[in-house]
Amino acid sequence: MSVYLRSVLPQLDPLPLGRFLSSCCSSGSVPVQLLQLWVGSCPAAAALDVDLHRRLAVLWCDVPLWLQVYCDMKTDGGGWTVFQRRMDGSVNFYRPWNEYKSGFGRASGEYWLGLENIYGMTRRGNHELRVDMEDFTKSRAYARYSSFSIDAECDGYALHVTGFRNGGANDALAAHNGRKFSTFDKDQDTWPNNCAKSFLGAFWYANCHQTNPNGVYRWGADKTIHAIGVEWYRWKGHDYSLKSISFMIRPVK
Ligand SMILES: [Ca+2]
Repeated sequence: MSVYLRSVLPQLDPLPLGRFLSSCCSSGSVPVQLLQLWVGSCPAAAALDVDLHRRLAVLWCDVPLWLQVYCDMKTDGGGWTVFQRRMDGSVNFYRPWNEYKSGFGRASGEYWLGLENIYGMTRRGNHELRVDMEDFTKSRAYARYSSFSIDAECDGYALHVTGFRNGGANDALAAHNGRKFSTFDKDQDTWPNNCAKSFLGAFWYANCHQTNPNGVYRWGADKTIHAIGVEWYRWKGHDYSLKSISFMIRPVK
């Protein structure tokens, strides 16, 4: 593994190992905890001894820090780094800001990779986004975007997503483009009330949402409480909670 790192590192910009970003929007250094993602985001991980059976890639760095991500090596040529995944309701996604900043869950199941990690992965170069989803009748759809990035924490981790291509799910992210990320304890939405509290999730809420992927895991159609489920409004409406949804990104060549 160390041989791999030595062969890859010189191809990256000079990275001052051991230095952390001391504050938001500072420049000139990359935090060590992000380096492993720079070194080993999914396309590069394909060259590693990836456990394809479990579809897991363990990304190593030459510091005692590591991070697991789920790599989709099959869909549309593979090389996708999944940063959000819901599949069985096993993980509670109603969490505060610091949890969404750093990430939670497990790469083998449901998880959120963390806003700081997503920022680190997309702050340089162009990345595309694909959102895959499935309902409880085994119907599948996706939405694809040719450009995806988020701002730094000091700018609210604002979402930038353009270049929609329809995979049957229609576009539910356009309404969220340019919006800051909100959690129940950090309201950065454009609504007088608190979207995260009202819809029991965390997202780049506007006024409030057309998708709520980090909402409450419910089993399909449920109108008991409006629009709190794991939803993609433009496909299944506001009162249908999806069986699965995942957000994944890869560099654009
Ligand atoms: Ca608000």
